[in-house]
Amino acid sequence: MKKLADIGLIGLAVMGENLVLNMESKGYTVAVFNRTVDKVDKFVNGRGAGKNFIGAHSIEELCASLEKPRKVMMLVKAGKPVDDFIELIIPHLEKGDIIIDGGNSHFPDTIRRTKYVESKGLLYIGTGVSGGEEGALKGPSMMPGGSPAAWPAVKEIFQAVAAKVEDGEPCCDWVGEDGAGHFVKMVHNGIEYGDMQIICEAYQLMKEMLGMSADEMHEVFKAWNNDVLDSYLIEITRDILGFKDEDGEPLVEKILDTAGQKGTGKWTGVSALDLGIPLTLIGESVFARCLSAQKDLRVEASKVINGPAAQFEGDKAQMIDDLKNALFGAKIISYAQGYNLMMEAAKEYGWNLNYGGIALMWRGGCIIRSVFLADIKTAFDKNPDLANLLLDPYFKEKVEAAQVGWRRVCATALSNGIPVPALTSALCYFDGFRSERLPANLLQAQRDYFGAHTYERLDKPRGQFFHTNWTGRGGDTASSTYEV
Ligand code: NBP
Repeated sequence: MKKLADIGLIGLAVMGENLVLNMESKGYTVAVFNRTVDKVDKFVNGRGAGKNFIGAHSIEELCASLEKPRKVMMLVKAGKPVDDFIELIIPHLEKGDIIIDGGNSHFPDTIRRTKYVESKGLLYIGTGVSGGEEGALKGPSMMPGGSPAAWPAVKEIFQAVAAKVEDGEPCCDWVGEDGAGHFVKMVHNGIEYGDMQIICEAYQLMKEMLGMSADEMHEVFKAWNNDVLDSYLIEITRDILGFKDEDGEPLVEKILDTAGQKGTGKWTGVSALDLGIPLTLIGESVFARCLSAQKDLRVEASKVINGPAAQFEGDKAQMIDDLKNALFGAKIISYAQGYNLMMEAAKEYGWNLNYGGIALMWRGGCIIRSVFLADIKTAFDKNPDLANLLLDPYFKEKVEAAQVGWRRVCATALSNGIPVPALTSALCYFDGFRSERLPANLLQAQRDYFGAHTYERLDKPRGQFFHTNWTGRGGDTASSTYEV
């Protein structure tokens, strides 16, 4: 074993342990440390036994065991523990050494930490790591951002451990400055919320409207996974629906219907509101989890509030095909919206994002991996300045073709009283996006009526603002025309 390690890792929990085993399997020597220090020996003598690990019992020992430039990666609970560890690490590093945060940190924290660590003469990387436990061990998708000067020093290790797509390209490349990597990981997680929600909506429609059993749904997901929807989340849904509890009944039906969340979907929604981007599908997906969590109140409401009883008399096979189109159409919208959010963030935070490269990073190793991402990469390769995915000829054609069945699904679900917030909000976005004229003229008139907020006119140049004394009682003084 080498005397000095190629990289150090703090945080021997599920992600950290698996990622260092992955690094070691690629020929790297890794020094490891954990806050609860006895976990270090437990790991080195357990899963790490006989392998190239150096167990460190203090931060000082960890840093002293690293080759220069030293690379110290944290995979610890996001938030204060990351700031605390940065303070503990800094005194043991020297100019050019690199601190890496591989946890799910919120991007504004990564922007702040990059500045702070750089002010100490060191370099910083905040990297998204996706793929859960198995991804960390076998090849995650990694989305690094931070100090650009740090990338050449970690590129080889990161790309060696990352997932590879069919042509051998690693699902890891430099994303951009300061918080860009964590921002892209956050959007990835938001898209994950959206993909999961639309799948759940399809499941509820099949179960409650079409009266399908878990085994029948398992077969549908199996078929879908060999078609345009081919993806990790469709694949695991297929397996979940086929999984039986000890009594032979489908386990999924015994699980309490209240969804948890750890905040990254919410962050994506908040960021979209901050940046003024209509991220409707992901927003609805976060709210759907919130509504699911109000279980007691829903049970009470279900006893007293009536709606239509679900009954479907149409062509079941046609509806299943329509559902596939609904999922495909909504998925295109979700990515179009997510990419718009990244484009706006790039402008706001001064990042130079490579959109095709991001699709490539998501193609393997991560939870949202799917064949569909190859087409997104192609779209941005053809036109790096593509303003909206829906304007790409391939996606325009696909979404136009999907809409017939997608509309039937939404209309049927609504008339049967089955909630499909993500599928319908995506369709409304699609119709709004392709509308030359929206009713915001009336909205502007309302704003001007009650608050003298002014409006622009179709028959005058943009940028000229008008106020009307709508009632004859108001004055002619207009409000300022700033945007918030
Ligand atoms: P956890 O998020 O459960 O974090 C466990 C690690 O954080 C342990 O090393 C623990 O030390 C340390 N830690 C905690 Br908890 N509180 C601390 C504190 N106050 N000060 C210092 N250290 C503290 O582990 P994980 O699930 O492996 O995730 C690691 C990171 O990766 C997180 O940011 C997570 O969001 C992210 N992530 C997780 C997944 C996943 O699938 N689990 C996927 C992608 C990203 P201890 O041993 O002493 O308690």
